[in-house]
Amino acid sequence: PKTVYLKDYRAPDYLIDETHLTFELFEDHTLVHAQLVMRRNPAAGSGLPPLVLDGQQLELLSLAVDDVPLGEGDYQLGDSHLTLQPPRDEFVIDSSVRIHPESNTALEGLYKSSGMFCTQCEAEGFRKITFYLDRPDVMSKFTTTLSAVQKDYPVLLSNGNPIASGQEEDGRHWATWQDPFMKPAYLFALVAGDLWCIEDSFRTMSGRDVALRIYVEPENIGKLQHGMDSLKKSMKWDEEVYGREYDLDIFMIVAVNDFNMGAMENKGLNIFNSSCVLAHPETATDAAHQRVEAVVAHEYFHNWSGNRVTCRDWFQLSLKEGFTVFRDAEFSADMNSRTVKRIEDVAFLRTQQFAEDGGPMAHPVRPDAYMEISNFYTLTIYEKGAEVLRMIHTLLGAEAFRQGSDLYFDRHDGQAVTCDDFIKAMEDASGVDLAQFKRWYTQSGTPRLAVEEAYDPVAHTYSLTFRQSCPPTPGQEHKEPFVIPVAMGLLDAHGNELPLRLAGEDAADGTSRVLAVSAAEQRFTFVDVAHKPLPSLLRGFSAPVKLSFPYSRDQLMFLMQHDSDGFNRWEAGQQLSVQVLQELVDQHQRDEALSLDPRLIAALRSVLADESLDAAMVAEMLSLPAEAYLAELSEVADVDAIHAAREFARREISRELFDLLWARYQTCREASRTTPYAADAAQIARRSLQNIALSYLALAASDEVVDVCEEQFEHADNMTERLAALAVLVNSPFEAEKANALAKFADYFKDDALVMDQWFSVQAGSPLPGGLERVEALMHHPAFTLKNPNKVRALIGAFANQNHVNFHRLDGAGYRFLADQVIALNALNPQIASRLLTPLTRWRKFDSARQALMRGELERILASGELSSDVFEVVSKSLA
Ligand code: BAL
Ligand code: ZN
Repeated sequence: PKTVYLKDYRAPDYLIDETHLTFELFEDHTLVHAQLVMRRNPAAGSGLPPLVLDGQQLELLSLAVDDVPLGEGDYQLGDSHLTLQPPRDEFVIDSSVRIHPESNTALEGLYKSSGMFCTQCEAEGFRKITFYLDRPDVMSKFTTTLSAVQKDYPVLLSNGNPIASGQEEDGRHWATWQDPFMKPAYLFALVAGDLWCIEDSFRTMSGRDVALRIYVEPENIGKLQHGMDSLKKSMKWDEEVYGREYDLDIFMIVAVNDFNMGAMENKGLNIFNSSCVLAHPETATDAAHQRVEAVVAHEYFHNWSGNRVTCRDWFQLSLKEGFTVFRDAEFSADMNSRTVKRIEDVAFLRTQQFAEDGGPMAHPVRPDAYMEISNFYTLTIYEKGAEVLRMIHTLLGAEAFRQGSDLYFDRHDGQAVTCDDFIKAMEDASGVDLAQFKRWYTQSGTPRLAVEEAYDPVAHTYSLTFRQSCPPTPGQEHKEPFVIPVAMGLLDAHGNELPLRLAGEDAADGTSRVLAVSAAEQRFTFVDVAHKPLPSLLRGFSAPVKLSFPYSRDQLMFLMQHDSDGFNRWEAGQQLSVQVLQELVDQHQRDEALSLDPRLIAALRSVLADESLDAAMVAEMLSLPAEAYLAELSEVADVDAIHAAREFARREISRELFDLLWARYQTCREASRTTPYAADAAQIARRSLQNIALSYLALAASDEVVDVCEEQFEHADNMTERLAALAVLVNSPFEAEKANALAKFADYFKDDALVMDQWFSVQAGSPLPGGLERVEALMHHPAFTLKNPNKVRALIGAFANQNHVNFHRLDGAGYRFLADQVIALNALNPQIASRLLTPLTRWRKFDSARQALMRGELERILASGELSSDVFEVVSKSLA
């Protein structure tokens, strides 16, 4: 595959003003007729260069220009392009092609899922539907007619508004949809199926009524209310917080079982992975409810940040994704606990995105080059991109940020633009120069920020010196300093916040402020500091950096109790846990008896005993850093030592705090028993505390704990409690109870694919010995299929990403298994194959024996035959 470079971007030679599509859907093929009303792009130069249309896996049936049929000598047809000579500046192309959605397992373009037709066109799927200029800077008005057998496909949908429909004599029917907004082909969608829907409406800020519909297969009609509520909340929030109003008369969501991504923001017709829209208390956990709320919001918010203003080219992907993730994170923070949302997001970013930034696929938020754009729907583009937006918000303040976003939407409505255009709007609205800040878009890698303090007891000054650096990443040896906003405060010996006055300032300005660190080394000196304070740094994780400050464990315990910033209270606990766990790892590596610092127990005891603390925060504080995070922090990740250390700490916490955990568990469970389920913040908090308490209690492996586990498993009225009890049993030594619970669960939920995904994941993630053999056996379960991405993620993905001790077993069998699945999936679904590879790409993190085994598997994949561009890019870059 060839590499595409940002520096080679050229405006399109031709534009497509109108796109008229007709789909004739049949069981063994589909006919697509496209009429493209085209013209020379005046911005691209003079003359009439050849027209090069994108098209892959299309059987060309007919082609005409301005109604004149073309013969074979009139055009050139290759594997991925159709080239012809336009006759004049303005012309009309008519093409007919045959495609095969019924055998499309890559789930890109038009395909069938559970008997329905649906599409996924981002990024480059439209070229598998018809010959087109499949690039985001070619925007067109679409009219789409689709026809199919009415009894099998009673619902026919596409983008925009329905304008006509009718029946044919042979049992077929048709519908025509017109989208009045210009859009690139990646936002095209169609759906045909036997679907039911729930309906609601939303009155917009200007008083227009918008019809809202969520479509699903009939058996899932009872699982849509939460998605609909989430949609209405999102529409309202976007009006209130960003002033953005919905623009069509109808907004539709369709749930699809086989989907590579979470969901897709097609104009007016969002298509969702069913896992991101279906939710019912009995079948979906609290986390799943929150994910539905967040993804519905994300896709809805794209209507402005992505659709009305789109990307000029795919290097600008974070323009829409980073911005939209930032928007959905703020929405979720407003709907739920802001602090808990931030904790969850930061834990995910630091574990997963930091690992990506330190690995062979590291790339800037705006990449310079790619082989396969599907490989760039990454944590860096999404999550780090959102952090970059958050930093702009922090540096400019909420008001100026909003003015900047208003200007961006006004200035670029209907256009395909770049990250630079976004920054320019922010600069123009705020007057802040973001030239240096833009390095966040062009430099990859996670910056380090080392902080040193100095107190002068005579002058009463306290200074903080920041030294930033960023390790080399592929293609980028040397980095220039970033602008790093450091939100901070200073605490006195009683835990009070000190007024903050920097040298040179007339007066103190608040007790929490943002220091903009922009040089490689930079000192900030505070005056009027009577006693040496304790700094609280990077509050709310104000920048995606690895900050280090030499806190003692006692200081961390103090911050855990006194920091006014909730996020930093949790962060102090995490840092304390990391220090203590790293000490245990060292002990394990030296073959010493493990001994846990009692201060960690003391800190958790006071958290657990404090009934005034938000239960969600207690649950977060009780959660030890994940093995994957500890691995990320290590120079060389010792998988076995990390697992042993963490498990030892968990058992010690269970033993020392058993009575407190038991009491809190009982109170929470009693409340669950006596209150009907609601997915609200207070109940979600209570259930997280209850479930983490249960997971600690279970380590005692006593009969009384097994009894409460079974009680919760049997009698819970919701999936959050039932699944947590199942997970505890699965990870316990109680073989009979475990087998019984797994069998009962599978029997009861065997027809619910999403619940069975959870059943697979719970088992795939169990660190007990024999994990690989269990997963291999589950691959033969009737509910498993490699053709469904959710199943692949639930079983193989969960095993390789979450079950470190089993995946990284020293004989390399875990690696071999994963490589086998990647090779099988390469032929079926390249995007999923490539994504599944991620754990093998991290080989440099491990000891030399494991490194060799992992490399060996990557080499085996490379030699396994014809590789998709998706898999080839990741494997070849990982081995480079
Ligand atoms: N645009 C791809 C799916 C999403 O990020 O919303
Ligand atoms: Zn998105």
